[in-house]
Amino acid sequence: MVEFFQDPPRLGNQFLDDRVLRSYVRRTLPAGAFGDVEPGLRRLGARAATDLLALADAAEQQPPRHVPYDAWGRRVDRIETADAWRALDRVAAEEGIVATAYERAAHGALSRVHQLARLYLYHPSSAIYSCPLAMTDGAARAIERHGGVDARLRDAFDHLTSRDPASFWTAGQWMTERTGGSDVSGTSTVARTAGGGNGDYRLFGTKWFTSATTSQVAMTLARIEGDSAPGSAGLSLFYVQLRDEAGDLQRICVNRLKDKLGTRALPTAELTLEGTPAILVGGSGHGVRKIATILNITRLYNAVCAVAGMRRALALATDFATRRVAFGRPLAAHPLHAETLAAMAVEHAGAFHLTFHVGELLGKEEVGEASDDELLLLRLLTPVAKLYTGKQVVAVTSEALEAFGGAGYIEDTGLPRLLRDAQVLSIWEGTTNVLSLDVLRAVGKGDALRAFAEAVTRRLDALAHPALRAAAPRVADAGRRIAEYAARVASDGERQQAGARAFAFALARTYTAALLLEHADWAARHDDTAPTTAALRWCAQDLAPLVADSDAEHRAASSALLYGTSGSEGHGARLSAVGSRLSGPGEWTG
Ligand code: MFK
Repeated sequence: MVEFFQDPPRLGNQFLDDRVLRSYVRRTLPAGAFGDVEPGLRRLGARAATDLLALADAAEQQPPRHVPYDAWGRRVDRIETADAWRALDRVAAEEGIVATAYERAAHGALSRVHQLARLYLYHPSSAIYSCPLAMTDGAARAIERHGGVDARLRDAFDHLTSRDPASFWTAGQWMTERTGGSDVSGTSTVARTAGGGNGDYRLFGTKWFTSATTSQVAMTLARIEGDSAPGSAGLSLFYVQLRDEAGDLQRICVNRLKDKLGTRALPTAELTLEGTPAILVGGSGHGVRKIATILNITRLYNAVCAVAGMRRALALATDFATRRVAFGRPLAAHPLHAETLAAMAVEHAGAFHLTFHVGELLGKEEVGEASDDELLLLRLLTPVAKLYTGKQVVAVTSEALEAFGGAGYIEDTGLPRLLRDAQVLSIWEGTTNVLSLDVLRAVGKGDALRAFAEAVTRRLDALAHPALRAAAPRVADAGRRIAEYAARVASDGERQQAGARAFAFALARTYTAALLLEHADWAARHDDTAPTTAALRWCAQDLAPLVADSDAEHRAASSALLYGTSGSEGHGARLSAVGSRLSGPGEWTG
């Protein structure tokens, strides 16, 4: 009897095999720029399937370890990481995964697009080293915008954007405290002036989630002692150098490392700051407004990582479908299996175009070339892209695991990790609901919905290909329904909130439809019809799954469904008591 062993899935060059990425960069970059960057993308695509992948696997095999004391009882708080984890840092520097965005001389605004394409190739073979890089990029941009003339901050900027592994630094971003990850207004870290008038402070407090704890520097929020401004307006932004010249932590106690569902190679710690030296960034107060510069970059990284995670899951599942035979033919030849993979491919293509479009807008903003409407769109679409892709990557990777049958559930195939690492993306840097509320904030502050409608209409009006033009009315109709819905709920804050997630999804799907049609129109002129199929499939779904008026009343009653009627007894009453404690003075005693 001949024993049977299944061929495992194989990864090819992750640039050359990715039709969506290749077609997008060919359209977006002018010929000269494309010629400049293509060889580097090709090389990184090869590394993502070979040496980088091996480093990521090795880093996952050796998770970080916290060593609180040395052999003689001295508190040292060492965090030991794998050799491979440190090698991923070196590769990140050499490959310019952050630096490319700041090397604007050659490609201007498109440097950001180029950089995001590199991140997209790097992330799925990085054991989530992309997380420290996200915060590094955010910190660099925050220093560029708010750092002023402080030479120490300018020096940090040079390290954060360096391509030299010996001088490259990464940054953490410490925002979450025990009081909250979403509502940071309750930040209890206190900053006491160190005197000298140089913006030097000392920080005291506990930070509950600090990823990239092995980074050289961090950006964090604290309330300057005596600042009486309420809520988040009284918070200020600080820069921290974690270690002194001798390499010892500067009055930072590592309480413990987090035991996480995924992202296991990445050290995430709870820290206590016991007088840690810090530099005020951008003057006192309005720290949330300043840290939003970082957040908007890390949120875009989050979206790129989600799209890249979808792509990796899809690459493995589509390859496997050609190797695995069942019921007499390869899985790929079974119509239902092929249809399942195609649905994943459409979701990936849509998420890709939405996310990279936000990257284009960010690139323009960074070089001062964004129009007023593009700034409105950047503010609106950043949370939209983050929340939409963060949710979809979980669905797509879950489907990919299923495409492997039982093997998808077995650890040493490496597949379950895809799903575990996807789940963090709808949580990290703002949950789906928090970002849906951020979308309302962006809509409420200006003329964003008009800019949105005009950007969609402009793309639809420009379509030439008959099949794509035929899909335009569906997209236009979704745009109309979004505008009508927004007008209807504008004066009812509770109803707006209850429908905010569906509203954000409607914005994501409708805008993405316009982007996919636009790209397909270009591709069709260049003899590539695959994007037409993806765009038409995308447009066939419900583009604006908004909460119907007839359902609004039921949504408003959600609390009663969960906790019973809000009488004077039971959970309903306890909820109102917590609410009044949070919103008013005095202690809750119930
Ligand atoms: C990868 C591996 C990770 C490992 C595991 C990690 C697990 C997860 C760990 C975490 O804890 S992640 C959680 C991280 N936390 C967040 O992402 C914060 C989520 N919360 C929000 O985003 C809230 O919306 C926010 C904190 C911003 C609300 O704060 P406020 O103070 O109630 O906001 P407010 O008053 O609306 O805005 C203050 C200012 O900031 C305003 O400007 P002005 O002062 O000029 O009026 C806003 O316009 C501005 N602002 C707020 N959000 C902005 C923004 N500006 C631009 N973009 C934004 N997104």
